[in-house]
Amino acid sequence: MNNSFSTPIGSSELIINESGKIYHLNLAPHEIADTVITVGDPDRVKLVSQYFDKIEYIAQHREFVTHTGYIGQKRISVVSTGIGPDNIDIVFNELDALVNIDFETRLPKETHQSLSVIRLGTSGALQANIPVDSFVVSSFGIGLDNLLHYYQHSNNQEEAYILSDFQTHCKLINTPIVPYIAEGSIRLRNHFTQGYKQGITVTCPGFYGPQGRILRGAVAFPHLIDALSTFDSRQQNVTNFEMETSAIYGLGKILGHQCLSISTIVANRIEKTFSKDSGASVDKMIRQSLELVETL
Ligand code: R1P
Ligand code: URA
Repeated sequence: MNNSFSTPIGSSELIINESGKIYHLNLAPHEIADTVITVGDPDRVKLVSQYFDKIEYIAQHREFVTHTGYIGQKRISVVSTGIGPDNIDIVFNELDALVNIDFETRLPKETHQSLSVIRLGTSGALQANIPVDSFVVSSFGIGLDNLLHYYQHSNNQEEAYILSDFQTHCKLINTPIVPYIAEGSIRLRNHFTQGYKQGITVTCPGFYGPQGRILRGAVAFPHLIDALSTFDSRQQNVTNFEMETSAIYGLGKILGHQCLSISTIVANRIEKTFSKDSGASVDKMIRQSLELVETL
């Protein structure tokens, strides 16, 4: 983390509008809680905040909708990110700026504030024994997108070990896909155990070709699904793939936040099944997870 700036961050880099709100999220620092739930779908924000006892702030700009409120004494924000790692770059940098940069001086604050960020998303399973409508907690995110390559980052020993095994097993050496890896918060993973399977989540920069779905365009890596579903390293396999987790875990580590990604399995790519009522399953994930968020 670079907290050593002595000159104010310029107006083209940290964009604050006339109302004192950060550009994309349209939020002022006091409007965000230090426990943040992220969802991909803007319409899912209200499905989470319907369980709040009180809503304090509502904001929207583009696909970024935020509701901040309380469950009991716990202050929580729910923010929609839209789809994909590129949106996570915007949401994470702006969430971090809201708590760790002084908007008056435009300087990083002396004391770092760590957010707890929990993604409540949907996902496709890559193991036959992970049925649709079940819930997965991501231990690690392996990114097949390229977001983290734009930031200086390093891996701990376990991340480096799994990543090296992954590149070899999936034959992703000297190809245009350069995977990266980041681990989720161990504290949060230990809090969300009962009712969740845990495993490695692979994050893709697209829903079709990057996830091996062939409609009309032929894919360049036809072996990918098979390679992902047969991978294991350090007694962990790839449980699922989706489109945000590696970026959340990677930027969370770089910016010093505790992050967890939870997914409702809506498709099983091995069994070729799709949930008959994904709305009900997502609602169950929200209720079950909010109970645990409240006791964090
Ligand atoms: C694709 O349909 C979207 O669904 C998943 C993927 O990560 C991607 O964002 O998550 P959400 O349901 O949270 O958006
Ligand atoms: N989201 C994804 O990204 N992939 C799936 O298969 C299901 C949900």
